[in-house]
Amino acid sequence: MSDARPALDSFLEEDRKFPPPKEFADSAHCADDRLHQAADADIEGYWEAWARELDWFEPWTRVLEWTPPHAKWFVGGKLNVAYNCIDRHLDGARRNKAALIWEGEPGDTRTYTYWDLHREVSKFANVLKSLGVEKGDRVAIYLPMVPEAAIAMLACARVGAPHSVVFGGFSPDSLADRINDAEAKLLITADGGFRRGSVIQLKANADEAVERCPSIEHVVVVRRGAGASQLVGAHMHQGRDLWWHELMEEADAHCPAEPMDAEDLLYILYTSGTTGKPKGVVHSTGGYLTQVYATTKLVFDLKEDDVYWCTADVGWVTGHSYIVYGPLANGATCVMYEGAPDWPDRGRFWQLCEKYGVTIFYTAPTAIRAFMRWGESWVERADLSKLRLLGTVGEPINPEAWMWYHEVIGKERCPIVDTWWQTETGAIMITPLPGFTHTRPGTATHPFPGIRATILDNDGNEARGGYLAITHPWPSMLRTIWGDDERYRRTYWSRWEGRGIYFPGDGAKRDPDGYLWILGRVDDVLNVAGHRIGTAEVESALVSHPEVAEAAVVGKHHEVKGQAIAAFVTLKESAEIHDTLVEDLQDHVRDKIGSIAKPEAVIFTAELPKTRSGKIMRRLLKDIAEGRAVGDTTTLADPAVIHRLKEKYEGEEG
Ligand code: 7RM
Repeated sequence: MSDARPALDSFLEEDRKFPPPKEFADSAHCADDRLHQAADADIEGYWEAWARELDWFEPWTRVLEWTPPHAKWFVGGKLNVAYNCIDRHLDGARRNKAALIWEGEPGDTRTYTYWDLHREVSKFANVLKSLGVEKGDRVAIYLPMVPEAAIAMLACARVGAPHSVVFGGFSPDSLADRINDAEAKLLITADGGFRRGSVIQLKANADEAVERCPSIEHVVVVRRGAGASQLVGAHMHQGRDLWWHELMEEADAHCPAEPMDAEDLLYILYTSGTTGKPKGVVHSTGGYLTQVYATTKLVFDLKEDDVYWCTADVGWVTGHSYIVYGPLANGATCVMYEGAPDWPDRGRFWQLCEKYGVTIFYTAPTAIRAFMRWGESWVERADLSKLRLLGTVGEPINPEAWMWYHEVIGKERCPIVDTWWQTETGAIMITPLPGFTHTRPGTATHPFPGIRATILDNDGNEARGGYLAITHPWPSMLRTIWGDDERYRRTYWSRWEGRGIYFPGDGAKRDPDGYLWILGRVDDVLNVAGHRIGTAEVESALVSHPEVAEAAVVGKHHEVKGQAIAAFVTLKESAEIHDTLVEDLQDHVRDKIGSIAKPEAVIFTAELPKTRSGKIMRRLLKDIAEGRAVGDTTTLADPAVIHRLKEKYEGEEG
């Protein structure tokens, strides 16, 4: 296994196939290729049939309007996402069904039925209105994994105010950048959240951020700390800050859902790209909900009595689409957990599965590799007999981890869905259908019905190995990059100019049986523990340190995280090298971006390998960081640089 492409080596040998277990296929929503055929015959009619499973206030007049690279789906249709996720479940027995079963890290629990959710979301929607939030206004959400995160998102959707959720692990700077880019009017945060037994000071971070966010009028603060003395005493700014629970006491529980145009904005979510500035990915209403609804139902084979748990954080797209919108649009029961998988011990996830009778479990390969390392005994202590389906997302899963998941967690009884998709795609794109697809460890298998994906070479010809390409628009596709449509065109639609083909930034191969193997990013985007981080973001954080002249960041293979960050740093001539400089730089990056971006290795170097035109050759640095023989250096301005650097690195490592 090497670098970011764990699938590549195994690809050659991997010929194991796992047909769906008969009992599973017998009762699955989809156990044949009828949907693939329907979609192939009439892709618009196929998506239209899915859209009809939602509740619309007004029908659409056209399914798709495609003027590359801009698509409109369900043109003229009117609907509301919160209405579809809540109100439409209130007529029958689902009214009293658990929508959210939440557990905090310390062990406190709360359950919301659909009826409860309707009340809370309606009340908070009225709170938003009372604070001057109108249709189209942006609302920033910076919360731990508490039910209020989902309630706030749904309340925004109810009034038609696009939300921008910022992962609670991001720094004040990152939060401020995102608030300012979206010009959010309101920020929703908490006095803290729990992670590995300690408190994350979200409010303090929010205060620091808001100081440089002129657009913020109010900050609503959730009191997570009730009963936990460590949290009491968040400083409230008079006039600006308001407690969630106090606002809710006053709020009316009746709030009609705003009819939204199918193409109205549902949310903005920032994701890393190849420059230092994260992109505000824009998602719409009708197409997005249609595809998250359809994929949740089919990919997870969701049934009325399932207990579904997606372990992602709502701060990432997986949390948006597969904790909140997809499952709730399907009327599912969702488990939501606040904390770490190893707190208070390494069996926590499995205890949660047993306690709530989880039937569908969706997590990331990095988590699976951590569980593997922790050993089977933690798993064996829990009764996992209710599990019937497993899923993964976030990065390529190496076949070893896939087999462990299959055997140890799934007891060889549960199909595994390896789902490929992105923040930009909004919903699952390439995936097995668990009642139909014969799965194979390490591959996301085939496009979801209605998705057209293939592999192209640089010139746009079909190839066995090359770039993953999406050749037809899909309902949940991003509509643009917030405030930068030019970047939208350039980043995603210019690789095969003029052909209206989407370039996701991933490399891929097709095996002799036609399975798609996604091999990871081909651009300067890292995938650390399933989180996207741009090398340029980390580099710009490093060079903002007073002692640093230049920095080049690469990903190096990591057993559990998939990739870890290695930073090659050139110091200023005036810089004073001291014992704690490595730590200082690591802390600096953490403070600038957040812990997820902290470099694991910092290597000081007098010079960086550059081409004659001055481009840093990251490929060579990656070779060094991973201890490989250095590749082709012929385009280097000074080939000796790389050899000096390699000697130095090996000297330090050894
Ligand atoms: C959902 C999510 C997207 C990037 C994507 C890939 C990688 C995600 C898989 C995968 C191989 C998978 N959104 N990726 N899932 N690679 N197999 N099943 O992760 O925007 O944060 O990241 O993640 O490189 O481009 S994301």
